[in-house]
Amino acid sequence: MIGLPNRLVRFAIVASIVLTFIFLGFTQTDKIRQTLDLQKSGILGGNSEKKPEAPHEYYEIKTHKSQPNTDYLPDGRVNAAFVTLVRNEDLHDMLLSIERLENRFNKRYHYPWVFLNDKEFTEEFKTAIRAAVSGGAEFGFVEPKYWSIPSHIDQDKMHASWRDMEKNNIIYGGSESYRHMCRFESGFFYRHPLVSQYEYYWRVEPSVDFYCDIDFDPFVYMKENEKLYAFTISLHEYAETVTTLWDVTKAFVAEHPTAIHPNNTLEFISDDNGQSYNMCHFWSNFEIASVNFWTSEPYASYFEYLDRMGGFFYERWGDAPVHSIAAALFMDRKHLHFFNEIGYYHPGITHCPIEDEFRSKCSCRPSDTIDFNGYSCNKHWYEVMNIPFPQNYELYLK
Ligand SMILES: Nc1nc2c(ncn2[C@@H]2O[C@H](COP(=O)(O)OP(=O)(O)O)[C@@H](O)[C@H]2O)c(=O)[nH]1
Ligand SMILES: *[C@@H]1O[C@H](CO)[C@@H](O)[C@H](O)[C@H]1NC(C)=O
Ligand SMILES: [Mg+2]
Repeated sequence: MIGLPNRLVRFAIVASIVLTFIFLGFTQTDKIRQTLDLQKSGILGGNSEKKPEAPHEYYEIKTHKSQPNTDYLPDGRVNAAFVTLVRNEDLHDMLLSIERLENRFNKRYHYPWVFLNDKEFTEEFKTAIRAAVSGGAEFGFVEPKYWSIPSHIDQDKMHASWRDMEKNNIIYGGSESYRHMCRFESGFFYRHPLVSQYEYYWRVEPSVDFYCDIDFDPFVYMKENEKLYAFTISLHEYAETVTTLWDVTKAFVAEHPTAIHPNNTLEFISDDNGQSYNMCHFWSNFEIASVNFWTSEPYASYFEYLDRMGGFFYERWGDAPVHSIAAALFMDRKHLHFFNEIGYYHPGITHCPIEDEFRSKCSCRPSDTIDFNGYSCNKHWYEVMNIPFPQNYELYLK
């Protein structure tokens, strides 16, 4: 009488042990295969056989060597830093951003901060910043060759276009320095030796605010979940600033068909299967992202291609649409992430998480959020990624 149930129990135990091993085996090989795929494409580190043509006039792209920047630090943090391009005269606006981010996050994590400038930083700037950051600061100079008009640009054509854009009241339409900034943030910041040593960066601008306690480490989240690009706000771009960007992108893709990832997010940036750009972009003044994605193929070739076409100068291509198009087309969509829980403000626009659970963590007013406003691409993001809309989002439609 006792023999039968005993045999059953034994069978059940043996069977579950065997099944567990089979399951672990599968997930393990799956993990390894995924990692190998990512390493081959050069995004997550490791060696790649294919060497691209070196763009000799720029900071060296180091991707296709081994990437020692992808190890965790001995204390479990990620090899990461805040990165800020800033002018000396923005010191006090920068101190505000630092104070807010230190208070909401970094006073517990002490990540370092890299500051870049096309002019030498003053002693006053460096002293005040060093006193404000909790994880140390490094100051880098952007050499003139990364902040000047390349020789292949037709300057008459360029100035005529600036005058037109200014006449049409396009924001920063006549600004040369804004264009250097957009081009630098598109193609050069991640190659600066102070930045390329890190695996991940968090872009921070002067005069931004952080509304919620960030009681987890977003860099660790990124790395553990194989995320390569994260945002808090997505918007529609001013079409007049990117008139030919999509056509140029299509021409690039025609020459580099393998650049398109099979699991891409084309629907986020195009409503007609790629014929045209719908202007959706991640607002890049906030970015937590992989340095190595930008230094890898196909982005390295994409930037060179865009730069040769001259739209950073003839038009006013922003780094936000450039980064966003690349992330949407070249990445597996599983590497993209929306940090809803990071309440964020950049002059003009707020992201405030509206869910009730955040009311005890955040100081922002949910009705201030851009997320469900027509300017935002956030609803489109939810739809494309099959993320359920938050409860009561209808209250915040504008
Ligand atoms: N060093 C330096 N930084 C700049 C310059 N122009 C803009 N930036 C920085 O580039 C980023 C974007 O510029 P910002 O004026 O905030 O542009 P907006 O956010 O698009 O209105 C910010 O981090 C600025 O501090 C410049 O001429 N020199
Ligand atoms: C594509 O991305 C989705 C969404 O993140 C992910 O769940 C899925 O595993 C990816 N598909 C493939 C084939 O890797
Ligand atoms: Mg700004």
